[in-house]
Amino acid sequence: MATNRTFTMLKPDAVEKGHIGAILEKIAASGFRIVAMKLTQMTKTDAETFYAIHRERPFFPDLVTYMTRGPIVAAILEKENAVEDFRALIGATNPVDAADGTIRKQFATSISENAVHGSDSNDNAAIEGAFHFSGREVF
Ligand code: IDP
Ligand code: MG
Repeated sequence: MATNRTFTMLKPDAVEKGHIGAILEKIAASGFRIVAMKLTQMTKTDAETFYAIHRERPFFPDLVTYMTRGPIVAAILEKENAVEDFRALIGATNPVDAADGTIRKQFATSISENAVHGSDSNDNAAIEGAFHFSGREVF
């Protein structure tokens, strides 16, 4: 099976609460290899562009405020079946619906402040990774 890649962000709530280490440990223990990673902060324009698909949703302004309020950890992860397996590891968008053992079950506060992002397709993983990293930052 081909190895492939997904893109993740540890969101501002997870960073504020000091959960970077615990979440990265869970990611590594689940077999993902980090091929790019940095602490960074999204501007309003960054967040509006990254989440453009949700522009018309009622929660969009709150989402932009949340995602820009502090630093995030952005990373590209490699594993067989990376996109699907990482979505399984993070769990449902709403932590109330997230399965036991998932990152969102353990670390998310609410449907809006849900600790982590995971790409939803191979195409979006490539787009989102390129949004945050230049070629020489990816290994
Ligand atoms: P995902 O992160 O599980 O892929 P999406 O539907 O793509 O979920 O939504 C992107 C992000 O927008 C979510 O992770 C969450 O932070 C926020 N969000 C999604 N749905 C809601 C909602 O109904 N209320 C508030 N925030 C939401
Ligand atoms: Mg999504």
